[in-house]
Amino acid sequence: MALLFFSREDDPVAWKAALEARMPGLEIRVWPEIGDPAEIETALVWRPPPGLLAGLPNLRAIFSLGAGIDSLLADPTLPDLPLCRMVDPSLTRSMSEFVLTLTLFYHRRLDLYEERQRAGWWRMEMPRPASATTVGVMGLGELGGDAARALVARGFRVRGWSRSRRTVAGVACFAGAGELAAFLGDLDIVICLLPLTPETENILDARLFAALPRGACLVHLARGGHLVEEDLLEAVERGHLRGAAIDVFREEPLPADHPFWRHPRIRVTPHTAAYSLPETGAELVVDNIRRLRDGRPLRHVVRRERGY
Ligand code: NDP
Ligand code: OXD
Repeated sequence: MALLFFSREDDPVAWKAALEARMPGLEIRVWPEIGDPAEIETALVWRPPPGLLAGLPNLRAIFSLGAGIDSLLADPTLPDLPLCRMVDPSLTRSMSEFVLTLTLFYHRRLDLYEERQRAGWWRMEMPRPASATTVGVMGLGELGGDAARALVARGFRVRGWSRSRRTVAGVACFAGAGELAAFLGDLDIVICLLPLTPETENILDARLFAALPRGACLVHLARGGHLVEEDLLEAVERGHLRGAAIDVFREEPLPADHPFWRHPRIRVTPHTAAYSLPETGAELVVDNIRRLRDGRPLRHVVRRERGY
């Protein structure tokens, strides 16, 4: 029985080599060379076309190449099988690196100096210590939890918000919709690392922006469906938000005529915040294949009723 690999972004050669090195004899079929669909036992996928997995009659488990599985759950034909998401040290490390990069960018006011450079204006603002900047992380799971710890280690004042109450050393933790306004109330920078679910869709909207202090910055690294784009434009143009760094969009690639591309206070990156190295990501996949074959519980199984 074979593993099917599907991704339009990840390198199949590198993943195949990493999987085979850890599980000699594992047969890997890279889409579209899938052979007999009845021979596929597991699938390792990133954003497969709807219906692809439903066409595999003997599939036993689905492994996501990404941490976020919203696009898989959006496929109405998705088979009712264990669905495991990617939890991987390289993914977590790269996300925390990106969170720190953008937090430091706004904290050290590089956005302001970019504007002043365009105007040819030499003027320095006295920098403030990290302890004078309050950063809030929405989502305290694998990625948000690590990012929050990294921010604490850099000396920032850190707040975190999750669905159930979490404890993260050095982080003031808030939980649930009832504590969202209190979480947002004194943030200088808010980082979104939530999964996209029916509860979190459109959460970054005018109401949430209004609950932030004037001059706050948004760093959005989760999913395009969280953000109401017109509300962001309005909040930035009116000066309520100082700026926003956006890595994920409703439509990817971001269309050439999208207003975010040329907005001086909105930074666009091409869904690049975090990535899994095949060398580390393959460990989880191989471990889960062994567990599946031995009848042991799989790791990082998505709870479909919660949507993440
Ligand atoms: P996890 O499932 O580990 O963590 C999710 C966190 O969000 C948890 O703390 C959870 O709360 C919280 N949460 C979920 N629903 C709600 C809600 N309704 N209200 C408040 N909090 C909520 O996910 P990861 O940390 O692994 O990944 C997070 C997301 O990051 C992914 O789903 C994906 O969208 C995005 N991502 C983006 C990448 C990029 O390159 N831009 C790369 C990888 C991921 P609780 O703790 O109570 O369960
Ligand atoms: C992910 C992503 O979910 O890259 O892993 O967005």
